[in-house]
Amino acid sequence: PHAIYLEDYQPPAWRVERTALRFELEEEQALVRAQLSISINPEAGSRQALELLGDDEIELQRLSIDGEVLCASDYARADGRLVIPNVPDSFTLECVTRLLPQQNTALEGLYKSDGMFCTQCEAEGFRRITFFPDRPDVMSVFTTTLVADKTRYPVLLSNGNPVASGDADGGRHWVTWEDPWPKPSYLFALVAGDLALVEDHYTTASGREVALRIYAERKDLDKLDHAMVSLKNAMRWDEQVYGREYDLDIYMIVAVDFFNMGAMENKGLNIFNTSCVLAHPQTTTDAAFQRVEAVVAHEYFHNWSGNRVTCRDWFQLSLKEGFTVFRDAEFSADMNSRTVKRIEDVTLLRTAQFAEDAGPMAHPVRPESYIEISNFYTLTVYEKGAEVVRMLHTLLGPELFRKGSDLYFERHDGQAVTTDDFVRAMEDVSGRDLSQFRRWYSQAGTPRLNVSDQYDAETGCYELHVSQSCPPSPGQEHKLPYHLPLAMGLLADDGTELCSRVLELTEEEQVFRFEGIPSRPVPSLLRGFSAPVKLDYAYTDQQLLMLLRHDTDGFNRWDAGQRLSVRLLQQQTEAWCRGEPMQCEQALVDAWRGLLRDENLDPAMVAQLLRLPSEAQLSELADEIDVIAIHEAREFMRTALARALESEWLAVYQRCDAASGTYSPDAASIGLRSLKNLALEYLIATGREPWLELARQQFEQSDNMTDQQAALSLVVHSGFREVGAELLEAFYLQWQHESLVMNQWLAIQASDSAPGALERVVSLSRHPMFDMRNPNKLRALIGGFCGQNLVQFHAEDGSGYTWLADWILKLDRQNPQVAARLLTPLTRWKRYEPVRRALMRDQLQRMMDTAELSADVYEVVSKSLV
Ligand code: DPP
Ligand code: ZN
Repeated sequence: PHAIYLEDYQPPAWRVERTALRFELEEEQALVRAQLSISINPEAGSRQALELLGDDEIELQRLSIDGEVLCASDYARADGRLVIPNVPDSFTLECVTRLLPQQNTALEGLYKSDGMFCTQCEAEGFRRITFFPDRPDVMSVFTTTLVADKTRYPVLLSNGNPVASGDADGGRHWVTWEDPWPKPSYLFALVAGDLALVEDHYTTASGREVALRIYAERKDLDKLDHAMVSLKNAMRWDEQVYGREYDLDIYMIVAVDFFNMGAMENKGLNIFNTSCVLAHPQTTTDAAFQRVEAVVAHEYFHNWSGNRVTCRDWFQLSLKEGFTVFRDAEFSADMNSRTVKRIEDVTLLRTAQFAEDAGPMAHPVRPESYIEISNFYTLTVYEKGAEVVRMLHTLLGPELFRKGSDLYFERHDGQAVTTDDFVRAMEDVSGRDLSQFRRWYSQAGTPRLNVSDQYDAETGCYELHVSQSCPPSPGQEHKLPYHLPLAMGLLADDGTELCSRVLELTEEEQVFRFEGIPSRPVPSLLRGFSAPVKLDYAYTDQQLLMLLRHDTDGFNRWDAGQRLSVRLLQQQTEAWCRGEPMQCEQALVDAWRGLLRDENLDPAMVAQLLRLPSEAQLSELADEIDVIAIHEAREFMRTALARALESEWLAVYQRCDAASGTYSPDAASIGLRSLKNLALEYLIATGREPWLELARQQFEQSDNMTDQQAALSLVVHSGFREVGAELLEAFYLQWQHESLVMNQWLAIQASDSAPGALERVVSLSRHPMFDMRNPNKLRALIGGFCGQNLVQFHAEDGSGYTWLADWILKLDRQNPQVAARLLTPLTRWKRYEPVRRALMRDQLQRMMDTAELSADVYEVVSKSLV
């Protein structure tokens, strides 16, 4: 496998104005006839041979140019390419390929999910279907005809609008779809199956009628309403907030069970992982309801940020993903609690993106090179990319930002462009020079801000001294300073806010002066997490407690509490390592008691405030990760806080329980349930029997999956092993016919850290509910064990590492994308203490020594070993 570099970009030598596809879908094979209207690209440098991309696996049955069949000597085929040296300036190429979708386990290109045909073409799946300039800057108008058995596949879908249909011989039928909008091949899609649908409609701001159709297997028909409501909300929101309207007569979503990603924004025909579209109160948790809302919106927003304006090349992936994640985050914030949404997003960023940015796969938001692009659908490109767009929003302010996005969409409609073009639109509307800001796209790593202050009581002058730095990352030894917004405020000791501002950092060191400050203030820094950085300031515990109580910025209230918890947990971790007794700070107990007793606070917010940072996040913050010490310290604190506040937890549990009516997935009800289940977690953590009974009751009597699953997982993860096993069995009997619920059943067991965990996951991997061809099952079981069960995955004998490596090697032959993704925990080997570090490295080396790794796994393993 070899690397591809951004600096080597060349415009396409050939254009494809029109693409007509005909699919004959059969039980053993699929025949694809592609007719491409090709002409020379006047913007390309020099004339070149025609080069089409096509996987070596596909069988080329016939190739012709303007009706003349080519023979083998007219073209060359190797390494995923088909080269035809002699072609006219403008011609029609026809090509017939034969595929085996039934045997496609990689789930890229055309494949079967359960009984239906579907496709996944981003990033480079179209070349597994036919020969094509499969790159996003070649945009073409597609017409697609599907032919299949009418009984087995009554529904035949593709992009755009249906324009003709009819019956064919042998019980078959056909439908032709035409998509008027030119699009890159990665947005092509088809679906054929026996699907049920819910239908609705939407009238756009300008009065256009759009049919909305969501398709799923018949058994899931009762789980589509939430997605439909979310879709309509997203359509309205994009009109109101970005002035963007939908542009076809039909918008379709199809739910499929076998899917590598969350969902895919194919033009007019989104294909979704069932986990991101199906929702029903009895089978779906609140978190999943919110995920459905966010992903439906995300894919819808891509219609403009991604489809109408797309990426020039895959190095620009964040152009559409960073922007679209920012858009969906703002949408979710408007639909739910803004502060809670921000807290959740920042937690993900700090836990997983910061770890990625500090590891061997660290890359800039706009990577400079890749071996396999699938490996770059990362938290850095998505989440950090969204933070970069958010910073532009903060620096320009909402009005100018909107002007900039209007200009961007207008200027580049129908084009394939770069992140630079996006920033340029923001520069043009604001008159600002954002050249330094562009470093966010080109430099990897998480910057660090060091803040100190000085106060002169005589003059009333307060100074903040801010310095910034960024650690080295692979291929980038030295970093230049970033341009970033530092939102902050100053508070008096009694919590009164003295001022609030957005400071702009551009230098390595800067001083900001505030006049007329009556007494030494407490700074509230990086409000709303205004930049994706780590910030150090020597807060005292007292100052953090004051901010936790009084900060006017909700995010920073939470963050003050987190800083304090992290600090206390780190102290206990160290105590545990030294063999000294651990202790729980009384001031923390008192602060939490105050929060628990205050009935005026928003329950959703209290639930966030009283959640201890996860083991994964504490690991990210450690200099050298000691998994056991972190686990022990956190368990100690959790138990101490549970026991010290037992009566408060019970009161809160009862208060929230009484206030929850029938299930509804609105923000207020979700907040009540999240606080109630947090209270139950602490009650269970006391280890006392009565609370086990309370959990059992909740498990048996709740009318919704959020409460039932919370009770299940709390009991299973507690010391009450027997009852845990009993509830698992009951849950299995109740839900064995619901595949998504069974994924949760797998994940809860995989993340159970009690001894014997590896034996349990090994036996689950042989359970009929597990299917190694289904990525959701793999993520539940393997991801659940290696990502959520840190103590057991990192067992000192290395057994967890060996198990994971065995799986990767097995999966790599089946589904390289998923294999490479599941490998992530091993890539972090350098962060651990020497014994585990060596064991993890051994497994990476074992994989490296294996012949014939996929490009996906090869890239991750080889870069990790450097
Ligand atoms: N389907 C993925 C997403 O929407 C890739 N485009 O983010
Ligand atoms: Zn996306």
